[in-house]
Amino acid sequence: MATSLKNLSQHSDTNITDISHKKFGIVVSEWNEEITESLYEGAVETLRTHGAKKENIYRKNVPGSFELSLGAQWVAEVKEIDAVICLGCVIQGETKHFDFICDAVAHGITNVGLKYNKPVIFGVLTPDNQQQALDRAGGKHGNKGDEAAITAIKMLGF
Ligand code: DLZ
Repeated sequence: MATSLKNLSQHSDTNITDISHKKFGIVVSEWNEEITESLYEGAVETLRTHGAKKENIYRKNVPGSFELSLGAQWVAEVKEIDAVICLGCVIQGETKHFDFICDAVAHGITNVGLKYNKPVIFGVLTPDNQQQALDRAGGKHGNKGDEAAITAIKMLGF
């Protein structure tokens, strides 16, 4: 979508758009599956609550968060897909690769969004431990999968 004046608001209101005909791709990392499944369920529930049709939500699993960027690219290159949500969980205590994985996936996902000019949402938890992850995957700090879905919806309003 090329940006034109009609795509720009004169105010800074965030648009919530009609998403009943929008197609979403959700890329899910299988590492820390208990967490990422909760993120996925939260994201799908939020999309459905805001009007997305079940048949317009597509899923692609990847082995770990490092693979989210390529998974996102495979999904984003599908013309019909309007937005991509990437879900993962990298737990600091469990990996020396923490910084490498987090940096790589943040840059990778950013690049995919810019390359395809589509929202590609960073729904990756980077907690210190499992409890912090659980707290953010349906626990006391909510579900970051919901937030990722809301971000995708907001971005489709622009
Ligand atoms: C290897 C690895 C480790 C140690 N920890 C995590 C993690 O906490 N979360 C995650 O999503 N992935 C992890 N991985 C896997 C990497 O993301 C990747 O799948 C492998 O390095 C292979 O490229």
